[in-house]
Amino acid sequence: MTFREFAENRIVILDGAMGTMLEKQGLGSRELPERCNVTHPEVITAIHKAYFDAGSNVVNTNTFGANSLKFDDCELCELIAAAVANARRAALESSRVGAKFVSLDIGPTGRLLRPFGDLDFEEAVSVFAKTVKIGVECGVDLITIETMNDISETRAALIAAKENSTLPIIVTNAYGADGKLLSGADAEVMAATLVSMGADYIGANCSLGPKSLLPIIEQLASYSSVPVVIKPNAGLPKIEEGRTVYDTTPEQFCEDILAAYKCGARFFGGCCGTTPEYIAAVANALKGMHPCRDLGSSGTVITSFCKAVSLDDGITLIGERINPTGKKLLREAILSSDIDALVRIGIEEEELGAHALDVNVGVPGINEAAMLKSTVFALQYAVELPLVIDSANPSAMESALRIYSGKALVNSVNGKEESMSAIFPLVKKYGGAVIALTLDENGIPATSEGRVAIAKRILARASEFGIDRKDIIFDPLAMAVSADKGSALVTLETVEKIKNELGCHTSLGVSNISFGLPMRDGINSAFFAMALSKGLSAVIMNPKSEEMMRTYYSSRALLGLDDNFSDYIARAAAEPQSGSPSAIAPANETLGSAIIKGLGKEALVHLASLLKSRAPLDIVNEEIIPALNTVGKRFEEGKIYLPSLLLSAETAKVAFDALKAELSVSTGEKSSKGVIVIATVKGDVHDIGKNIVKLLLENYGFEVIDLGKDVSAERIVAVAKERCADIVALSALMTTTVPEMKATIDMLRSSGSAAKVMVGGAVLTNEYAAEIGADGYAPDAMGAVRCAEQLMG
Ligand code: THG
Repeated sequence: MTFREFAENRIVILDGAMGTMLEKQGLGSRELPERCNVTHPEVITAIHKAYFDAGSNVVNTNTFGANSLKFDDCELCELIAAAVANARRAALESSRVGAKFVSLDIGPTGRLLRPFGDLDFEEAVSVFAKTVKIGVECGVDLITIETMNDISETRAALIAAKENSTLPIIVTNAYGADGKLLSGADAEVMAATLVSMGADYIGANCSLGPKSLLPIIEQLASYSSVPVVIKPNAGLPKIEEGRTVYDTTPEQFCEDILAAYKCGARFFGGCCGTTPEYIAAVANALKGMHPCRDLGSSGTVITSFCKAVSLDDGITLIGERINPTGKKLLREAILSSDIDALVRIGIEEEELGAHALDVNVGVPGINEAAMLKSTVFALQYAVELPLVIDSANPSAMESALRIYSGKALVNSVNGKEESMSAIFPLVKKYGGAVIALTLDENGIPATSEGRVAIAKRILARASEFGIDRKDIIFDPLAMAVSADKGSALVTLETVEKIKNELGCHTSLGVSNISFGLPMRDGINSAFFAMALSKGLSAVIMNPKSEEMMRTYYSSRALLGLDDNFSDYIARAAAEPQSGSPSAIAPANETLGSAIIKGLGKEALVHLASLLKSRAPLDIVNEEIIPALNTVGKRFEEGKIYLPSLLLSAETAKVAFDALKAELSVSTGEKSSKGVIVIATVKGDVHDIGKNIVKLLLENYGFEVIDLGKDVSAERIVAVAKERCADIVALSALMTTTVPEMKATIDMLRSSGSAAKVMVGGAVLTNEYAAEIGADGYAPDAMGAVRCAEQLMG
């Protein structure tokens, strides 16, 4: 029986922690756990067997960090082959009757992807591809991608898995206490993105204890049309007598798992701190049970890296302005690859109230694939809105979709076979919803019946590619009414028929309707309102047009979509008094606002003009630092996510670096806020968190000496003394290495160093930090900056 057949409509028991079990055997903290597959195969086999005996239907190979960034090709093959063999042997040795499957376990690379780190997306795909190929060759039954806390890295792994195998794939992410991944995606975003890309099972692992994961499971189960997986930690870690223990007992764990079952989860296992005892309790409690809830659906949803936008409720405004049509300056910006200019337009559209952004960089003579990819790459973290990728060139479309961090809206496909056979496979592979134009080889039908007939053919063809009809949004084509006085009516009629006869969503590029006429806003707005009355779902429009925005707010109120008219009234309050400058247009740009928006080039322009009249130190204190404080505060309030914080911090650094020379001339001293020695402690090879903290500390003006990962206490103490560090910052991501953190602090203190110590890492808490003698605890990157500032007095 294949795993897919086994898992169909069934409760599946996964395994528990590997690291915790290795630690119990005294292995894993001095030696890379993956090497134990070769050095201690009998230990690894016994752990897998204990899980199979406890009732696991699936065990994960001991390959969490088995990738080509950590091992050379030869050793990688050897370790993965040994890992699969160990799991297979355990399945044979376990006498428990029942299905036993072996899954290739894939964890994060341990490095940050661009733009936050230096790992290129394609490099990440190749790293994962190597592991997948070896695992598939060794005969695993399925693949598990787990513990990823970045949507982009998750996508890279999923693409690699799909490009190199046809095996079923489980994808589980590590969510934080705020219900989000480190880079900002919530469960709704992940469900829409992963299901659309073809993950077979999705869920949450690691993160928190089972109880804290319940709200995430609840969301996943309601948005996901594939089975949901929960693999939590055994609660939160704490130190008892120098050892890491977790606060949830097997009985409590099991009780919470049953609650997750009632929320709709179908696959159950454990992560850090769980043992065969936990899995046995879960397997017993769920024996003979069937899934208690139908699969969910995300509806018609598109997402950015952090935000889901549903077309099922309300009217979706798609900003049209990133489009060179009729804009000479924009065409020139595209020809000179001035991506900042395009990003700036997107930010402005977001501020003006767009819900998604159309991105069109089609200028004759450019390399559209390269340009569209770079634009989407830069734009996707500069705004929080989902992108609508607008190109007639399938290879440009693919280059952008591949790196897009979310579920995009593909603009567009049409009824020509050539278009459908080029675009539908891309939508299927990379995920996405797609705008389908109702035209075909014979052009645009003159009647609504003709356009609806094309729409039906498009739906049928899409379903042959495995694309759900909810993900197709029809565009019944608005054309210049000045050229044909009946054309607007035909388009409106088509909107109505597609909604009523096919039950599908529709979208229109309304600005087309007024080409060739004066007072275009008037025509566009009237047409928009008429189309809304026929049931239009989305509109590609100019958010800078006050008339269009008014029509939007008025129509929502009239269509009963605005409870108590609250949005309409809020808009009215924000409208400019006649004669006064527009209050809706974005405020004048400053160095501070450029930093807040993350626009490097613009920051330098403002900086140059500020330098004519102000002292460098004043610019730092009155512009750069307040801007950083603003973004820092927004981050802490949960209003923006890590990618935006890092973008702003990078921009501040660009300005700061440009000022540095001037500063040392004018103040005669170095401008650093303090010297920080940072390291991940001995035995811990994870440095993502540390790298983010380092980046942010530097950008906030500290001098940071980064000793890397797996650094001995001796080395940390030596460098701290040699460089007269003000602060030593220590990171530990694994529970097994927290004792090493304490040892490092003890050694630093007895060395007579006056450096303050701050600590951070996934498994640490404030209490924990105090217990091991740290002076400060950093819950996240911004917290590290705050903590360092506080320690410096
Ligand atoms: N359907 C779908 N996609 C589309 C269209 C559509 N993408 C492109 C286009 N049509 C929608 N976008 C625009 C963008 C700009 C204009 C019209 C449609 C436009 N620009 C002004 C001009 O050309 O004069 C310039 C306005 C300005 O300065 O902002 O009119 O129909 N699926």
